[in-house]
Amino acid sequence: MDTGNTTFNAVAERALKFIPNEGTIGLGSGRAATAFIHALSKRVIAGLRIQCVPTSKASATLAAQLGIPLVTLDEVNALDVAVDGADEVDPQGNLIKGLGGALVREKIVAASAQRLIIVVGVEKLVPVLGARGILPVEVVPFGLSLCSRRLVGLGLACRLRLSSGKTFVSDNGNNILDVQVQALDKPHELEQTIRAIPGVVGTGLFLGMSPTVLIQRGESVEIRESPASK
Ligand code: A5P
Repeated sequence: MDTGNTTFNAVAERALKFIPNEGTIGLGSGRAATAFIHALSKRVIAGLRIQCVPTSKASATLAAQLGIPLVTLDEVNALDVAVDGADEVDPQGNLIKGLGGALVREKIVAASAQRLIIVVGVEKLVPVLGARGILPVEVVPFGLSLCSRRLVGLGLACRLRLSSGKTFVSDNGNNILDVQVQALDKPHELEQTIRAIPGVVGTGLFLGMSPTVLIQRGESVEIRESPASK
């Protein structure tokens, strides 16, 4: 069983303060989200009455092993809070996500939540989205070659994501093209342009979601409210 990642303990514990005693919670994916799932499970054992929607099979498996009650999004429609990690966070709280490959479910869960809590280490803060060089794009396998060609036609080099030498397959049965980017001056336009390519399911750009961002620096946690946080 995954024993959690102590690197994110402080931020995972701090995220618990945003969890109501009763309610519906979205569970993110990745290392920081995994640390939160471990922290949350201790509260569930202590009597927290929550139902959770996981953003990946990995998070679902871990949460179930730890005794966290799971439901589908269809069963609850809306979520009170979602807690997830991120790969890049800009000063306005816009995000790039998806290096773990769960971007599409993560975006659906984030959009379903009244409040989005993002838990990250300080290394994820960037002045401008794209600074770390990769924008994941989920693509249906049938459209892979068209999507790659269209992206290259837009001047965006991309690489098919592999896992252990084989083509990576998301929980939705799709593939990921990792688009090589530099600092994005017009992320909204880029989102629209990429999503207009037939076969693209979603991008890792999470724009205008106004998350509350919990940033871990060593053992201390900074809380940053995005403009117009929900
Ligand atoms: C999963 O698809 C991702 O969006 C993760 O939330 C993101 O990559 C952050 O992961 P870590 O917390 O492992 O850095």
